Amino acid sequence: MAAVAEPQTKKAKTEYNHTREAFLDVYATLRQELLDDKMLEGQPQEAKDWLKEMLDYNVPGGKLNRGMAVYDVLASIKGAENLSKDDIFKANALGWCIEWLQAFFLVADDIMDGSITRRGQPCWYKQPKVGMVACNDYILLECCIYRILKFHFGGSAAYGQLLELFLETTYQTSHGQLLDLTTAPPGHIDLSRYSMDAYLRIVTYKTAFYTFYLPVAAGLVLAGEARPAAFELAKSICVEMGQYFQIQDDYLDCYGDPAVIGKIGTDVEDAKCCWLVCTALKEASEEQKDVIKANYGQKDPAAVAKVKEVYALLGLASKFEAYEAQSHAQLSATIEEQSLLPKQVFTSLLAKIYKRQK
Ligand code: GPP
Ligand code: MG
Ligand code: MG
Ligand code: MG
Repeated sequence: MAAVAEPQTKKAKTEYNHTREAFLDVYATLRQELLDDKMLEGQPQEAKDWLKEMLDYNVPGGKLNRGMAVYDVLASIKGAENLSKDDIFKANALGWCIEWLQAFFLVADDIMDGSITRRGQPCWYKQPKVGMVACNDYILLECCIYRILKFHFGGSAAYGQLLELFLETTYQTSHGQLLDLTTAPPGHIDLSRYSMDAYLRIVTYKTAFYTFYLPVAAGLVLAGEARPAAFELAKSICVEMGQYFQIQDDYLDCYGDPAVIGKIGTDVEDAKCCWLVCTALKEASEEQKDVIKANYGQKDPAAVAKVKEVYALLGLASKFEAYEAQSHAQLSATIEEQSLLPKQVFTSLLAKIYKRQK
């Protein structure tokens, strides 16, 4: 009797493991396309070599949570088993556009914040051969987003919507950065500006939109979602999650291990309107406020230590732990209560950041 072939399962047809390695394979493809871009014909080899080195230094070395989330959102909505190779590639290409946007922001932010290290290596502008060439490099990083979008979505019905999403998110983020910088003008400490309201406005704009709403909205667009209410719901949950994420970032700036987070905190030196100082000022005695006022925003390590001593006396580390538990519970409840979108769209994001150490 002739052997009967095993029936092909759906899974075998589109088997795909959404690993960091699989995602990085797409980076290699996109980088090659950028280097082979017809628009760069006639550019000297050195310029292409610079671009390649600059991309490798700044784009793929992060946690990749934002970029990998686009596929997760799409798979949560459509079912991983229903995605074609092309769907998967497009989700990851769009994910990389978000990682390119993040690289652009970080190269620029590190110059503005006077930071020293990023992702365990010197900030790009700190490289002796780079310096302020980094200003042109962050423009190049931003431009790459729109080359990738054109290469892979240029002919699709979603092109306009995706362009608008990236442009609007960049505009929102730079307004957040504007507030972040102007609330901490060098040499003009005004403690009355460090309110929790001002803080939440800054972080919603500088972090939440690009870190959470952008990957979710990109996944929704790929899934063909057209209900405005679905985008509105996503925005409100993502803003809340983004506030939580930036509060973690501010906590880690002071209490994180630089060897783990890959960067050295500068929030006290830069007089940032961060969660720790806003929380401290709500609880501090007049004497403690005077210590903060006299020492906040100075590069001197002794001054920084005095501010952190007040933080310790106020028990800010355990206040953060309490905030983290409460924020996680509240977000989980909001996700549970809604029925417009699969809960996994949001729970997969939340699980990746809960109690993060980096
Ligand atoms: C995080 O702030 C926000 C950004 C990196 C957005 C920057 C926006 C621009 C338009 C340049 P942060 O300074 O706390 O981040 P980090 O701690 O990683 O330096
Ligand atoms: Mg900053
Ligand atoms: Mg910074
Ligand atoms: Mg920070």
